[in-house]
Amino acid sequence: MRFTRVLAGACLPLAGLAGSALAQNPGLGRPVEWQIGLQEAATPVAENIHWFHNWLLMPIITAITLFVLGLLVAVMVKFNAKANPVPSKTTHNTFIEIAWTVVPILILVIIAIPSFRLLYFQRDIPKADMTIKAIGNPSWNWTYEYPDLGLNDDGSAKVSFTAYLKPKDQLQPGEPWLLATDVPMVVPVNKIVKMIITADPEGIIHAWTIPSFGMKIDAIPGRLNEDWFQATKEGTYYGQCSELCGKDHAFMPIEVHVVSEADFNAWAEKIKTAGADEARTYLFALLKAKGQLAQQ
Ligand SMILES: [Cu+2]
Repeated sequence: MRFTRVLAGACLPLAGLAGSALAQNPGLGRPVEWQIGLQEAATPVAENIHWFHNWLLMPIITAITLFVLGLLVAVMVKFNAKANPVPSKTTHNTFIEIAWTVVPILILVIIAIPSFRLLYFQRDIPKADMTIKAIGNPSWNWTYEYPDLGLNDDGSAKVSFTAYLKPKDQLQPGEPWLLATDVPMVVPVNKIVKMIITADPEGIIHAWTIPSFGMKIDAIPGRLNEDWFQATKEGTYYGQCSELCGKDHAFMPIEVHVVSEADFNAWAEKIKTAGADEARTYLFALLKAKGQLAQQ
């Protein structure tokens, strides 16, 4: 099962090169069974996080663990009561004490430099192509506002909709339960999207998360948090509220569709006139016609 999935994952890009329109790589935007690594990166921030985890932290952790294991084995073999009946009375060794203080400091400095670089990359929000506001509601769902698509006289966004968990009996083939929503957030590919994240002032703290985007940020009542992403691969991306918020914490998923600019504009025109449900149906029909929809 796992092998076929790996094989499918390996073959999909090749098939894409051959020009056939296929659904996205199964590991992109959603978890897969028996997964042990991170979800495939779809933004520059996520790619940097993966590099930091896979090629810096993991080798260092592995080396330290093997070193400590080697020391423990050496102690057990060389210094047990049989092998070493008369133990040394040594209590201090200046060289070793300096070494075990300085070496961990150096390791932390080696980790800190790229870590801070990555933090600044995440936190310095580049000039955004569009802004979306996500509001975590106390009734366990997310409201999305698109201020760039027009404002009402009172300053509120004309395009504003609330995404609810899609009930199990309404799921289409390929749609994951507890991750799919009735209406998705939609963004254009390769555009820098600034997210303003907050929670209902009467409500509780939630967190807006898409693992493939490398994004996880708290939604706090009465406070605006901001973050950004630049999704470089078209597809469907799922996330969940990641702050333990109450009884329906597990039932307020996040679904984002990254589509071509033309498809986004078509969706935006539709949602302005016909509402979120109609716009979703319209967009999914567009994507399905091109073979770009993993579900339905
Ligand atoms: Cu929540």
